[in-house]
Amino acid sequence: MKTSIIGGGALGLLWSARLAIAGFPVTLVTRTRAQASLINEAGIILRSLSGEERAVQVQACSAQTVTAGKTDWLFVMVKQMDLPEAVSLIPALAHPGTQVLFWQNGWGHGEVISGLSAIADTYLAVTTEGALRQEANRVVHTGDGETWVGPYPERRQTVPPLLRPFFQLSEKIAWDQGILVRIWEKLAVNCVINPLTALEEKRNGEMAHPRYEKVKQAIIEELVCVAKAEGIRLDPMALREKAERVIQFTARNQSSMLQDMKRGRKTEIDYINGVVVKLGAKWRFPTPINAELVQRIHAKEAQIGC
Ligand code: KPL
Repeated sequence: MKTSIIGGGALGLLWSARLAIAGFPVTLVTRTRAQASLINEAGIILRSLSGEERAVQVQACSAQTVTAGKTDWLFVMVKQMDLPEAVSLIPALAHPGTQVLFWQNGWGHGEVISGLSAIADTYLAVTTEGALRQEANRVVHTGDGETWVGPYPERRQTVPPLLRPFFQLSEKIAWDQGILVRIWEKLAVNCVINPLTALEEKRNGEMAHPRYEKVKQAIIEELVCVAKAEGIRLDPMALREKAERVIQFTARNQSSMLQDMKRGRKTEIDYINGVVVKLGAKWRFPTPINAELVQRIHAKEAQIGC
């Protein structure tokens, strides 16, 4: 199954290496020519959960010179704010049967994806795996997690035959027709972990400390109210447990928001806690805790000049 992955961040590197190891022809489309050249020369250096390190040969090209050709699977693994550029590459990569999986954190990309349904079969992927990009071609798999894939715009559909081999890669990859609920569940996990770890410059595991109990609870309660207004029913207790499980499984990980801050990159806060605040305003629900986190992250971004 010919696969292209747009995005050379932590998850893009991890999945490129994984698929190449599993024998799939993979092309990674990176933002810069420098990253593509490095990967073509030295491969992707992947450190697994057990600490074993290996160089994996993966073909790479830059977004300026996409040479991948038509692809059966297309994984869009860029951040929400980089989606317009990534989406502009899709016509060059997609044939009528291409299965396009969107792997963004947070929410806000629904409209963009809906607009593509005429040219490709589109899906949302939700993952709780942790990965850390250490260098442009070096990635550490820092946390085991689950991955869910489902059709979006939501439609009644079983696993499409072309995607079946993807689900055979791991027991931890599953199909879910109600993928929007998974998106909201993951949103809750990111609302809890990402801003707190980025503000305090701590690894995910430290969020298990009792001093974060109250704030974690408040973040989730606000999110559950907003989700209900949007027609998504979530159980606050189950969400708390899920967030704690992810904190535990990705304990060694630096959240993507902390990684962005450290690299001087703008964070995805507007698509994470910012979504709760925006929808809270729409439905007239107060969301003071999420609003405060958004404001503090923006202040920190301004401080470091991104
Ligand atoms: O999605 C993540 C992120 O960092 O953005 C988690 C699951 C919290 C792993 O770090």
